Amino acid sequence: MQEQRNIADPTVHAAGQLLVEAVRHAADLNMIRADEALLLDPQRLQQFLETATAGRVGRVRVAGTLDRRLVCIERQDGQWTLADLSGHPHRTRTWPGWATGRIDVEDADSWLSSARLDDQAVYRLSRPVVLLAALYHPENFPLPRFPLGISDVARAARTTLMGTVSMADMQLGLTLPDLVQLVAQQQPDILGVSATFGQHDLMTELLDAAYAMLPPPLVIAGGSLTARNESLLLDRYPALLIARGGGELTVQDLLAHWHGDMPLHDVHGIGYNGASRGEGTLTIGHRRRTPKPVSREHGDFLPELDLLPSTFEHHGVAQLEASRGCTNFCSFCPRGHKGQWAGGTPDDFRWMLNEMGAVFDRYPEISRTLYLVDEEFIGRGPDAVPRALEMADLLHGARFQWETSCRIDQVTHPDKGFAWHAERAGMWRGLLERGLRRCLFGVESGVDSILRRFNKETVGEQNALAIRTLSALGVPTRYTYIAFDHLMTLQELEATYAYQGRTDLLLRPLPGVPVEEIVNGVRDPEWVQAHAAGRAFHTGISYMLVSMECLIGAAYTKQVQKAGLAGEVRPSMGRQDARFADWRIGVCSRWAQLWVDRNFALDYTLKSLEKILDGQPRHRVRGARVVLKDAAYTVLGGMIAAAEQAPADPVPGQDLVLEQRIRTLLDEEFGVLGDRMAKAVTDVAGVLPADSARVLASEHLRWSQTRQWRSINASDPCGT
Ligand code: B12
Ligand code: SF4
Repeated sequence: MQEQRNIADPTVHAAGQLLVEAVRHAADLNMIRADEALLLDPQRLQQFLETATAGRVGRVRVAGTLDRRLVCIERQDGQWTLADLSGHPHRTRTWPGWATGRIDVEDADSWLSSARLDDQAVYRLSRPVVLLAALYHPENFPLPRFPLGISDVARAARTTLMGTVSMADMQLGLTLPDLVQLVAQQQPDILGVSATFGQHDLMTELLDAAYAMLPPPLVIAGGSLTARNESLLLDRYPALLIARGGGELTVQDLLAHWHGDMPLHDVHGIGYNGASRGEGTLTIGHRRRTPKPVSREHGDFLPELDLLPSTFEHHGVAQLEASRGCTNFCSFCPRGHKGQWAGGTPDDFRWMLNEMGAVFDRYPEISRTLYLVDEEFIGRGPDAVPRALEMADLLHGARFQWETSCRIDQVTHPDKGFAWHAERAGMWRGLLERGLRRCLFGVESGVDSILRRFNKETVGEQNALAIRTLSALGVPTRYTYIAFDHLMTLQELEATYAYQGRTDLLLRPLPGVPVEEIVNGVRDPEWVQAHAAGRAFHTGISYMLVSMECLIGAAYTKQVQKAGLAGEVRPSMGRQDARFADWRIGVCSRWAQLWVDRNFALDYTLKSLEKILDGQPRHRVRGARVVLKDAAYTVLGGMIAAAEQAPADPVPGQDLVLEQRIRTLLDEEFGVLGDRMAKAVTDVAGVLPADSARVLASEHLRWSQTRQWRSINASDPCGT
C-alpha cells in the first residue's frame, strides 16, 4: 500500500501550488493556479494542463490516486517532469512492478524531478481507457448518493498507474441514451458497469449497445445485482466478465491482464465463460470462477472523489465506509458478495476526511453529514471500542456529523457481564458526543423462533434490553423489522404484533444518569416503568409492515425452496418469488405491501425532509411520520384478527373472503388516516421553509387523491 500523507502535513492543501511549480519546471511557464476542484479529476486536470502548456511541452499524463496524484509532462528536451502533488518524495511511492526499468526518476528524494520514460511507460500511463458507469432509476429513488462502488474501483485502478479512468453516474443527470452515447464517443478499452437491485433493464440496454460496437470493449459488470444474477448475464453475454465481490483487486488484475501481464484465469474474483482447455475461443457452457480476494488484500477501501462535487450539485449525500463486510451470516442476507468483516484503520481516514471536508467547504448549504454505509460499524475484537471511538474522534475532528449501522449485539450480549455492558453504554455516549447523528439496527424480530430462523444470533429479550439502553442513552436510532416471512406461523405473527406494541422498550432519554445505573435499570421492571417514554415500540421502527425478500443465494431462500414454496426467479431484482407456508399470512403480506406502496411516496417525502431539517421542524416532520406508523400498526392488528377468523387449511373461496375483509379494513383505515394526515401536514407546513412546504403540500395532495391500491417496485428497508 502507498504511504499516506499526514493530515498535519502543510503540503496537503498546497497541491495547486505544487502544480504551478511543476509547470514552471517543465515549461518555464508561470501558470495561473488551477481550480482546486480540478485536482479531484485527473482527466480534467490533464486537459487543463494540455491547454495551459500548449505548444511549450509534448505529451501530458496525469495518473495515480487523489492522495498521490502524479503529473507527468514531456519536456522539449525529450525528458519528462514528474511531480507528485502530495509533496512527498517519489521514492516513498509504491511504484507498480511494471514501472521498473521503464520509469527512471532522477531525483527520487524530491516530489519534483526530471525522469526518463520509455515508450512502453507512456503507453501504460495512457491505456487502457477505462470508463466506469453506475446505473440508476431516478423514478424509484430521487435522492442521489455518492457512488462509492465505482469510486472505490476507480481508486484501485489508479494505484496501478495504468490507463485513464473516468466515471459516469446516472444519478447525476445522465440518461441511459446519454450513457450509450458516451460509450460510443469515448470507445473505452474497458467498460465497467455497476448495478444494484432493480437495474437489470438498464444493464441489458447498455450491454446490448456496448456489444454492438466494433470492436466491443472488454466489459466487466459488478455490484449487488450482478452478484445475484451472474449466470443470467453470462448466458446472454458470452464475453462478459462478472466481478463477484469487492472490485478493487479485480480491476487491478484486469488492467494487468489487458497489458498481457496475466492470464484471465488469474484475475481475482470474476465469473466468466471460459474456453475449454486447449480451445482458443470463448465457449458458452464452460463457466469459470476465480478465487475472490480476501478483504483488504488490495489495500484500503476508499474512493476517488471525482463525482463528489456533482453529487452535491444534485442535492445528494456523501457516503463512505469505515469497515466492510459483516460479523454475522443472517439467513436472508447473502454474504458471498459482501464478505466477512474487515475494519478500516483510522489512519486510512485522516487524509480522506480532510479531502471530503474540503469539498464540503465549497458547498456550505449542504449539511456536513457523512453516511457511513458500513454493514457493521463497530466490528469484533478486543480493540472494537477504542477503534470505534477513534474513528468517531476523527470524524468529529473533521467537523462531520455522521450516521451508520451496526448489530444490536454491540449494545447488549447475553454472554457478557456488567463491565462489558457498562463499557458499551459508555461507548455509545462517547459516539454521540463525537457527532453520531443516528444509527440503524437491524432488529428484524423480537420473537425467538423467528430470530433463529433468520439466524440473527440474537434473542428477543436481548433486543428489548438493547432498545431500552439505546433510548435511555439518547442514541437516535432506526430499527428495521421484518413483519412477515414466508415460513412463519400465525402464532409467530401474533407474537410479532405483540412485540411491536410493547410500551416497555422505548425509554425517555436520561442524559444525566450514569451508564452503570442504566445498565442495571433496563433489567429492572420497576425502573423501566418509571422511565418509559409512553410510546409503543412500533413508533421507532423505520418501515412498518415489511415482508421478507428471498434474495438469490440466501440461506433463507434455500429454506423456502426446500419447503416447496419457491416460485419464479426474478433476476432483475436479484430475488425469487415465494408463497407463504400459511396462506392467510400470504394475504396479509400482500395487502400490507399495498398499504406500504400507497403511502411510500408521502413517507419518503417526509423522510427526505427529516434528513435536511433540524430542531422543531424536524420534530414535527417526525410526528407526521408517526401518524403513518400508528396507522400501519392498526392495520397489522386488524389483518391478524381477520386472518384468525379464516380456516388454517385453504378452503376454496375463503381466500377471496379474507381478501375482501382485509380490503375493506384498509379502505376504512385509509379514510381515518386521511383526516389525521391532513391535520399533521397542516401542523408541519406551518414550521417548514416555503419550498419544503410546497413539496410536502403537493405530495400530500397527490397522496390524498390516489384512489387505488397499486403495487410499486420500490422499498427502502436498507434504512440508509
Ligand atoms: C446505499 C444502499 C442502498 C441504496 C442504493 C441507492 C444508491 N443510489 O446508492 C438504497 C436505499 C436504494 C438501497 C436499496 C436496497 N438495498 Co441496499 N444498500 C445500500 C448500502 C447501505 C450501501 C451501498 C454501497 O455504497 N456500498 C459500498 C460500495 C463500495 O459497495 P458496492 O456498491 O457493493 O461496490 C463494491 C462491489 O460491489 C464491487 N463493484 C460494484 N460495482 C462495480 C463495478 C465494477 C466494474 C467492478 C469491477 C466492481 C464493482 O466493487 C465495489 C468495491 O468493492 C449497502 C450496504 C453496503 N455496505 O454495501 C446496502 C445493500 C447493498 N442493500 C441491500 C439490500 C438487500 C437492498 C434492498 C434489496 C433492500 C430491500 N429489500 O428492498 C433495496 C433494493 C431496493 C430496490 N427495490 O431496488 C443489501 C444487499 C444484500 C446482499 N448481501 O447482497 C446490502 C448489502 C445491505 C445489507 N447488508 O442488507 N440500498
Ligand atoms: S443482515 Fe445485517 S447483521 Fe445480518 S449478515 Fe447482513 S449485514 Fe450482517
